[in-house]
Amino acid sequence: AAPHVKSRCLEYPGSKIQRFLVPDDKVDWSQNWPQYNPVSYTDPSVLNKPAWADPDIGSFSPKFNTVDGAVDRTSFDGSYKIEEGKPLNPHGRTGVTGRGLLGRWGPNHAADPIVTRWKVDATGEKIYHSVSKLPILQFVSIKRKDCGEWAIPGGMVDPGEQVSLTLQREFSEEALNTLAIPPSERAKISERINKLFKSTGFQVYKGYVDDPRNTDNAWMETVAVNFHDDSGNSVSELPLQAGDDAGQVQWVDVDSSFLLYASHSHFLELVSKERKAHW
Ligand code: RP5
Ligand code: MG
Ligand code: MG
Repeated sequence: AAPHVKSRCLEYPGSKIQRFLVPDDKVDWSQNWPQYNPVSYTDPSVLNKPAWADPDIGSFSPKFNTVDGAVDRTSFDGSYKIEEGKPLNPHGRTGVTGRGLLGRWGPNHAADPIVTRWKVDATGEKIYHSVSKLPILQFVSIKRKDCGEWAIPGGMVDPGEQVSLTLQREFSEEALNTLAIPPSERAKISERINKLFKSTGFQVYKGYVDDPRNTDNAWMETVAVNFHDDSGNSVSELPLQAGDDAGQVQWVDVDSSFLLYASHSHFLELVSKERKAHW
């Protein structure tokens, strides 16, 4: 696989911290590199000991490479190494040690719901791309508040939570703003959402995410699942409203030229191939 790129972004997100520069050929831990001198950084929001974060290593020794109480510390990449009590990023050097903005040492598990429909004209006919001659998919995209980049409305798997629930919960919170809907109106909307998410989604990807928040000791992993509204009459009719960590939400044409957060573009490429859609 190609070496991670966003995990080496010069400036660490939400900070003025500059990562130690790691050239492509030094990403892999197997490359001996005595000059490697990464910056140590853990964001104050993590050091403040919120419920979603681990304590610092020393006072705390989590059980790595296993399900540790309710926290899943296994990696989709197989067994990761522990060095001086700290887990090593299975995709190599990032130029930063510590946890940065991530709460967990080692893998931080997320889920990404990719909700799609066909792009149609006023009469309901599919629209084909002029170059590829393939029908165009649209997906529900959110603009992240933290960095302003467009992304899939994904989020972290809570301890002990089923991934199927995370997918539905994060989509509801970020793209439908259900946290702000009065309980009296919630039932109608929940019915539609339940229906879409009960249909077996297509598992698009499961593994490491090249996320700008990754460090040498903490990284993102995800399960990305596609829920497709083929007839365009289930979720397509729901009023989108940005909520929680989403600043905006809208249906976006699936196309290789649209830039997305982390490795989300790769997930959409896989969806478009599966659905024989334009990319
Ligand atoms: C990405 O971060 C994942 O693919 C997922 O979309 C997201 C989860 O983090 P938050 O949205 O909770 O910040 O790596
Ligand atoms: Mg969220
Ligand atoms: Mg999110």
